[in-house]
Amino acid sequence: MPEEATASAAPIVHALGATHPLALAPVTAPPASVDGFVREFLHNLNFELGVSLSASSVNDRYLALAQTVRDYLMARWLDDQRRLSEIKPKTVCYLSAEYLLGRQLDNNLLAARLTDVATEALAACGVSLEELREIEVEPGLGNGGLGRLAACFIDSLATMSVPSIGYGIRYEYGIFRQTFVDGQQVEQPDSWLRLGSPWEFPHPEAAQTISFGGHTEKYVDDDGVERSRWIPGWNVLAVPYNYMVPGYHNGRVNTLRLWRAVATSSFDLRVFNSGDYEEAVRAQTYAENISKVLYPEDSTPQGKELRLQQQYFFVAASISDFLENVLGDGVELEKLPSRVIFQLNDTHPVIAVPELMRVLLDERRLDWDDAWAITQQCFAYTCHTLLPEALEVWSVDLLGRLLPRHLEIIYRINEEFLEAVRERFGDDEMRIRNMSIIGEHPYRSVRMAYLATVAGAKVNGVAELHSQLLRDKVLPDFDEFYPGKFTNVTNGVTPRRFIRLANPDLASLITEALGAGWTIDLERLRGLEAYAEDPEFRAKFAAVKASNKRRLSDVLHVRDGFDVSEDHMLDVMVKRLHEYKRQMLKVLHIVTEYEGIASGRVAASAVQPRTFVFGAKAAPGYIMAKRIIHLINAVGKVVNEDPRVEGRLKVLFPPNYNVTLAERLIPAADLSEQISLAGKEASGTGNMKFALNGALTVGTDDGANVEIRQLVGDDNFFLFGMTEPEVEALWAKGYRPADFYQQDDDLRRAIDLIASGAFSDGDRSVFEPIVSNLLYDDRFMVLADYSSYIAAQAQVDAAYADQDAWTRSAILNIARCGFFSSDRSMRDYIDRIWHTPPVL
Ligand code: 26V
Repeated sequence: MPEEATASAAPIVHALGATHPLALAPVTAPPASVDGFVREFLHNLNFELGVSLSASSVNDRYLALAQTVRDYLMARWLDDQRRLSEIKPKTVCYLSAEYLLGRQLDNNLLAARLTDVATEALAACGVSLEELREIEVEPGLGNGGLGRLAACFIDSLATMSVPSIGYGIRYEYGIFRQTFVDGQQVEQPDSWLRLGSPWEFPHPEAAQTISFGGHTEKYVDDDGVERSRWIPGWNVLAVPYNYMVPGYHNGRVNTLRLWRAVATSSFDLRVFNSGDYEEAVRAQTYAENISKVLYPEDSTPQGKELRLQQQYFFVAASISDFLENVLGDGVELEKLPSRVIFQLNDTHPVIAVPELMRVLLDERRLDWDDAWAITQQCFAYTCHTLLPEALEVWSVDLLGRLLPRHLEIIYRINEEFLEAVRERFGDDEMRIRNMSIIGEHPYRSVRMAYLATVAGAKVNGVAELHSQLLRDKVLPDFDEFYPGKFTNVTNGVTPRRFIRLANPDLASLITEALGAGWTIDLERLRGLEAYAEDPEFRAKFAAVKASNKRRLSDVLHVRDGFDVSEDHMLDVMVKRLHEYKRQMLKVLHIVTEYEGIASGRVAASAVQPRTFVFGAKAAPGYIMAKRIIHLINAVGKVVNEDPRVEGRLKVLFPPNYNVTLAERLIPAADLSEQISLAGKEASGTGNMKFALNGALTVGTDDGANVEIRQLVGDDNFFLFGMTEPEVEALWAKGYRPADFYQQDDDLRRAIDLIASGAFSDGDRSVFEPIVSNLLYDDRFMVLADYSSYIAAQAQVDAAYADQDAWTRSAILNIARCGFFSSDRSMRDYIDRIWHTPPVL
């Protein structure tokens, strides 16, 4: 290995002050030399990939480059693992079924300060770094906000030198690739591993055996204690795949460990020899299905057996890995809470609670009370939703079949919990029924959010409003029973990926103004407030925005044949397609604008030229969401082909919105659409990314929008719509969408136009289900917020007409949103929940 990879860094105390958690991060050695990098790159190309430079494909070069970057990080990674195993600090084990990582190459180059060296070294070899960047396939191992949040958090933890391991599943197929056929979503498998996966390190020798099924037996142990024993029915192997998680410029490399399911034996040779080839591999196929594919549903749990298998598979492997490989020998289990906190990312990993109990009771022979006391200190739970249908429940039937011992344990936890509730509140049967971990209707089931709440030392929501509603509406009895257990940690996003990498020109402009420290101390963006008043700075900022629009246009041109005009307002709504997020409200606005101009009632010159951009995947089984995608495409086609609105209105819906596309879209946006029905979006994180890139928000008082508006100020935010209490009141009184339709001419014209078949070649039946949903059956009250939304959009238009004032607002948005760094979120978790200080 060349000396650059092992050169040790002198720790440099950062200028933030010693109490700042980021302040003590050691900084890596000066960048490697160009010559050294060239040698390493060619070595990898020749000796690892077996090709000469002249014969190599772009993919070969990409793989060789990735390996080179890895090699530079390797010494640090190994050293950190060794040091941490000696120091034995308290470690965060982040348990998440999803990690939406985005591309790795650029991030790892940046973290290791290798970008310039690599660019030069590759140029010396006649290779363009840009071309290699573009070939990387992002690991789409998540659905949306929850998975991306996990990726931001592990980036921040590494950057803050906090001992942590991310645990999850190495899905062979991530979130589906979306295409449109005749405007309708078609899903294709995402075979992200097809061209090789240079960032992972498989360790088949370290596989864990994970059991399922079978039955339990009672027996009396040598001490006369009655115990249970699980006799499983079948096993699979969990093979760890390790990924580096490099901190930004601090020389730290943490680990993300994703598990792959592999059969315990590849096939039955006797059956194979008898000629039944399919039967011979059946068991293997069954076992390996567990990590085959990510479930693409992002809100309504289906109660599918394979999903529960996935959940248990990865948490059982993770707990066992932590206890056996990370914790080390000779640790008294009573001390476990001082060594680990398992953070439950939503309910998906909650089966970890009875699993830890099972290990402590059945394998480590603790008695119940000791095991439970330990378990209750080792878990904390984050809830990411408010929609009742998104709260996971497992039928007792299924759970008992797949994990019989765990069901026993859950029953006992519930028994003791309800006993304590009775002691406190008396025989209030209504309350007992409401609080029971076991629900009875419509079938007997385990309520995973309740189990997590009972077991967790802390329970948090992901934005102020969400945490408040969680306490008051979703789990009020629990809040009363466990004072102090509930808390809030507002989400955040990593400024490394979402500003520094995604928006390099803005990053340079900020650094020019404020110096380099903002990337790890985002509150420093405050310093931009003064620059908002500086015409020269505003001009530079406007130039960056324009150049980001050109860059987006180039990307979309190659990708989808779309062109983005620099002098259009770029109005962007990107997020999963869900009724509660209300893409339909956006459609109604577009149709209103279109109808006004097309009918001649509104002069085209009276509206600001705008390009509306959508990005959204619908869960494959979510029919209404898919209809809405179809409608957006249909409206886009008509609008884009109508000469009456040419140069004024344009609708773009690039397919397959993902992290990579987000990184191009967000820096180019002028307007960020955050228009969920108040009380339904737990937080949102796209909203933060847009604001931090200088887009203004048009939004409801929902999720983290509330906090964004408080910080940026009403003058720099377009608020509209009902508040959460107003939503509740209207719903209680009886929401009558037809009244809104009758009373608002613009609304009626927009809906009538859709209903008329104007966007479906005259076929009125195509979008009829959408129209009747809006008029008769809409839980998310789109029509109730329509007029207020249209009014807000008029304000947007008026504001955009004054470009200089708009730019000032955009800069103020950036300046005031430093709070939304995921470093701050991590600090909150550390201070209030985990108590895991940085270890340098
Ligand atoms: C539920 C299910 C159910 C079954 C199959 C797969 C699956 C995957 C995810 C979920 C939970 C959805 C909850 C979720 O993604 N919440 C989002 O979390 C973001 C990060 O906290 C937050 O910003 C969004 O507002 C919230 O919707």
